[in-house]
Amino acid sequence: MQTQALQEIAAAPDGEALQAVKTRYVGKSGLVTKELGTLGKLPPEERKARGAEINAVRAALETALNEREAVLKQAALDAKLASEAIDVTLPGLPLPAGGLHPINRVYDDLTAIYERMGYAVIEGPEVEDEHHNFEALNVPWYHPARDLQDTFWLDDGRLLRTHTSPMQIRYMVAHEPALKVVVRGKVYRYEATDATHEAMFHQLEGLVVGDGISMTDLKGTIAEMARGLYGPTAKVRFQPSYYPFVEPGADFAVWWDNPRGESKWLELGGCGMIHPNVFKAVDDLREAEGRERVYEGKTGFAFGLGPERIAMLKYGIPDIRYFYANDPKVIGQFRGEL
Ligand code: FA5
Repeated sequence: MQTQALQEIAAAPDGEALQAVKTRYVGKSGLVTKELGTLGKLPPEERKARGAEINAVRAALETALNEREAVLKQAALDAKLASEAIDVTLPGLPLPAGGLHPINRVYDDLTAIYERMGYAVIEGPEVEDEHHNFEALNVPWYHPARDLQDTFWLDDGRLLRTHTSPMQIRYMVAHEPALKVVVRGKVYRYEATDATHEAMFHQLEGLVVGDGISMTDLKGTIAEMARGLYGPTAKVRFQPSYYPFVEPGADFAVWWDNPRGESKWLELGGCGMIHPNVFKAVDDLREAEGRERVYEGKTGFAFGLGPERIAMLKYGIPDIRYFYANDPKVIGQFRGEL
């Protein structure tokens, strides 16, 4: 019986089967228990030996049962752990993430270039007054240049800035020369839109003021920006142009070595030497605020450019309106992944 029982114990596949074996042999009415119950019928001289024998069988079975139970429990635990195991080496599911808008990418490239050259980076109000947007920039109300930048007027007589140049005025009123600063932000023009013109777009404005600043410094600065954007062999081109707040004034272009096709001059923006009337308007504003007049006799340059042009060419975007149409197909191409 012992051999048979031990075999059954060893073969029990799980806790339930083991419990059944246990009941059958050592349970209340199990075979071993019953065997013990027969002791009383034996002659007294045989009883002790037989009792010891049965108890030994019982002890052996119980040991085997306990051992088997431990083995089965461990196996069950192992199986559970295996089934619940997380394989941390499996690649995760990608989460959709936001991304930087192409204009912000271009802005970040540009401001990094100017930060390396020691410029402060600022922003400014999009709602402006006429004085900062036009008059202080040497554009009186009767000046034809006002027509160059058609304006969104607000009911209270203020306006949406048509360029970032009013920040030249605000920065100079608040700071004394020497100074180097770039302004980033949105500007607005009341004009019909097409593939290269939007009613809302961005500008990067640069302003440098000090003693003896010359056109050479301006050209060197634009060339350094071009090298930062397009590498050490980048070329720049200056053509005379007119902006009331600079004299002389120029438009500048950067040679864009298109890796995907036709290379060309990229007309980026306008620039020039600060007009003395601008310095005078700044000093007037400073005086009105009780500050010292410090700009007379200073020299400086300014430039303003549209980052949309750079982004369109860099990322192959054929129409400026795609930037702000919130089309997921366009924006999705600039997504990151977490
Ligand atoms: C200006 O706005 C001057 N404030 C720039 C300046 C600053 C000149 C300092 C001298 C000294 P302009 O109107 O040309 O200039 O605009 C500058 C750039 O903004 C353009 O070269 C172009 O890149 C971009 N731009 C102008 N209008 C639009 C438009 N409707 N949509 C997209 N980009 C535009």
